[in-house]
Amino acid sequence: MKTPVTVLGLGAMGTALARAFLAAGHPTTVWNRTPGRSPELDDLGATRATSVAEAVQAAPLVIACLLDYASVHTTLAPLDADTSLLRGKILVNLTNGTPAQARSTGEWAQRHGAQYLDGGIMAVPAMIGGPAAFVLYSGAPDAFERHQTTLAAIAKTTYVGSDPGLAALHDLALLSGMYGMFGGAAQALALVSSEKVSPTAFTAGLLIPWLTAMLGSITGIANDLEYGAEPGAAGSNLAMQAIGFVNLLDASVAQGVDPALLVPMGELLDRAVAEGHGDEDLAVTVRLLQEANQ
Ligand code: FVH
Repeated sequence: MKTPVTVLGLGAMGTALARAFLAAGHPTTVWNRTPGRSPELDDLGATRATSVAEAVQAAPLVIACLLDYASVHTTLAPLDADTSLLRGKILVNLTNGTPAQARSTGEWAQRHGAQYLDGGIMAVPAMIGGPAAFVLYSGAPDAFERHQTTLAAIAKTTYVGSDPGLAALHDLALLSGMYGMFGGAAQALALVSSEKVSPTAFTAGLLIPWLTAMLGSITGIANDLEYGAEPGAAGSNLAMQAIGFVNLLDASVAQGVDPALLVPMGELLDRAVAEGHGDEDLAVTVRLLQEANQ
């Protein structure tokens, strides 16, 4: 028999996870704060628990996928009354949160005698169970090894380390990259849409090919950070970029488009130049961002 699984939370993502476990043949128990959500799961063979305590008792592998860590702690709070309920279980928390939240939830699980895996889902619900989805995991290595095959029912698994905070760190870093891309795309589309330019033709014919071509530069930035800049290698020096960047701001304003998303990047470029890095490349901006915390 396949490993039984419990899913806490039947929002869009929790429902997709439960469906994928059921499709892969795992006996699946579900619980949701609002009872009766996602009724289609009943026809697919899910068992509904009427309490969190009943839900966690039903399976060795307990998956939480809730709105945020506050809702995770509210949901798990009833288990504080009987610390034996989670003993020997593996709690896999796929809720989006910070490294610090993941670490303290890991400590909470440990106090309850459970092993803890934190996870970051790199997919939208429709991708779950499909080839492009992956989930980042960190935390108890032996628990991951033991249940990797079961977890693979929802998405490819990528283990990033035994510190439970590492999955959230990687997740938030990837989302930062994604929101930077979406913010840039929103600015680009607002600009072209201020004239009679087709957004779809612009996107397919120009924006996506341009962004795709530029993706390679990120590897150059990472190499620079890890191995140091090659002397004289800056093909697009920051002094030149800072001057050109002003045109992005001015044109946005002139076209009636809010430049707010661009302003911080312009300030970062100006700061890099002011601090004497005008002849260097974009890796400098990463170092300046890191310095903000020192
Ligand atoms: N959906 C997505 O595209 C992204 C993809 C990447 C990963 N995220 C994260 O997954 C977590 C769950 O997201 P979701 O899409 O399932 O979210 P909702 O559809 O809004 O469902 C929220 C569930 O959380 C329950 N809930 C909310 N507050 C509480 C609470 N105080 N106590 C107990 N449960 C709570 C809610 O229950 P209900 O409203 O039906 O009673 C839903 O089950 C999330 O971290 C994403 O960032 C998704």
